[in-house]
This record gives sequence, C-alpha cells and structure tokens, in this order.
Amino acid sequence: MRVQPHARDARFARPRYAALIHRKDADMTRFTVPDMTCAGCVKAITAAVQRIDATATVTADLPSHLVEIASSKPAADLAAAIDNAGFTAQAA
Ligand SMILES: [Cu+2]
Repeated sequence: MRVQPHARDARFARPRYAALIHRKDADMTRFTVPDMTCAGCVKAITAAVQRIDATATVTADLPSHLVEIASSKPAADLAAAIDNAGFTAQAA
C-alpha cells in the first residue's frame, strides 16, 4: 500500500512538535548523583539548589540516582551547589 500524503505530512510535522517540547525543556538540567541514596539526600540536594535559585524545582529518582532541576541557572552553578552540599553531580 502506498503511503498517503496526509500520513507523510503528519510524520514530517513531528519534529516541529518535538521542537516545542525541547523549548519547554530548555531550562531543565539533569544530573546523575550516585551518592544520593535516600530521601534525606534528596532534601539536602533540593535545599542546596533552592539556596541559589529559590524558584527551582527538583525532581529526584532514587533508583536511577537521576536529578532533574527546573531552573534558569547554568548547569555549572547547579552542579557546584550539589557538590558543595557534599554530593557528586555528574552530567546525565
Ligand atoms: Cu541520604
């Protein structure tokens, strides 16, 4: 069966939608923090990040040690805040 023109259009429209998601994600920074092992660590990391950006939101996943930070601060500043709190922030 031939691919219908409208189906192809839909396929080509996808990158535009992805670009929108990317744009919304522009202020999202992700780190892997291997030494983040419990809820206390998450609290400490969240507090450290919010000390440099009070409006930042921190989402952490303990099993994967992944930390997602919504903040307009540069990644280096966020990593430094996490490091200064006694943790290891690795680029994720
Ligand atoms: Cu802990």
